[in-house]
Amino acid sequence: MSLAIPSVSQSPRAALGASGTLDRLLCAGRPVVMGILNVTPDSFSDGGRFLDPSAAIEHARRMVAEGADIIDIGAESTRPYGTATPVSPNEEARRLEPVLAAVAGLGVPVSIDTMKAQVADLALAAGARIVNDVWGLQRDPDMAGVVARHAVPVIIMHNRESADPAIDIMADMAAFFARSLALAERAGIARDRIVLDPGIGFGKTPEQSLTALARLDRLVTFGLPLLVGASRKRFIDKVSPAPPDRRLGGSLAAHLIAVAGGARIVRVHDVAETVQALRVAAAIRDAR
Ligand code: HH2
Repeated sequence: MSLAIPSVSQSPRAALGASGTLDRLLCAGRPVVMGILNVTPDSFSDGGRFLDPSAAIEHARRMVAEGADIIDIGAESTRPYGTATPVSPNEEARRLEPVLAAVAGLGVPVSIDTMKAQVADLALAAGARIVNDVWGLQRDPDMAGVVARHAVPVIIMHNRESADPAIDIMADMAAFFARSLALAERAGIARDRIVLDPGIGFGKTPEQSLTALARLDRLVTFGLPLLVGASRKRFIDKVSPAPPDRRLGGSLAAHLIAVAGGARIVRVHDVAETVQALRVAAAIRDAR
């Protein structure tokens, strides 16, 4: 496998077997758990821990054993709360190369967390089955075409260049998703391959992140599955001060409430604890 950066491939390569990936995940009748694998030096909570390929593969293996349904691999920090170091497509590819195929062989679908069409294209060619775009198809003009050509599911996340406490964040999100869905339709991305994500912590004040979590039902009206990634994020610190690696309690609370509010997928660092919390919550519900 070579991840040397090519230009976005022009030849259609429908990812055989990829269609249905989302259906299969969502039909389990329980929330889907996406485990986070950051092969970055600077991610906000675990930067540098999994830059070494063997540590990254081992961490992915552990998350799968703990119950992760998807592994989300990112090779560029989005650092919503600081200054991310921009990474070239070649550097992103270089970080992914020793890790991606091995993780794709662990038995659960891999999503590629990138805002670059070239990186998505080569990651899909190397075994990733889902695209996770934190700019909702709106940053790289080639992204929608890549997703359509590979016929894979895409996570469309809401984002903004900067937070504005004066705006109605739910209205902003609705307008953003309408733009993303128009781009998706124009590119020929099937609607049943789309997941929406409020982008907790991205271009939002901590209060707006709380609002997004509280009003998730407003997004349910799009009729698409929702993903929520609240893991270790800064809004937790605002409510109950703690550094990123001491925010497990807040993360669990947020994800349980998100699932109760309609989220079908949660994106988390702490897979075992999240799986346990979701199972216990479901068991209590079933005991009513
Ligand atoms: N959050 C982060 C990165 N990617 N993708 C989606 N769909 N939703 C999210 O909420 C989301 C995301 C930020 O978390 P993390 O990957 O841990 O940090 P960093 O971007 O610094 O690597």
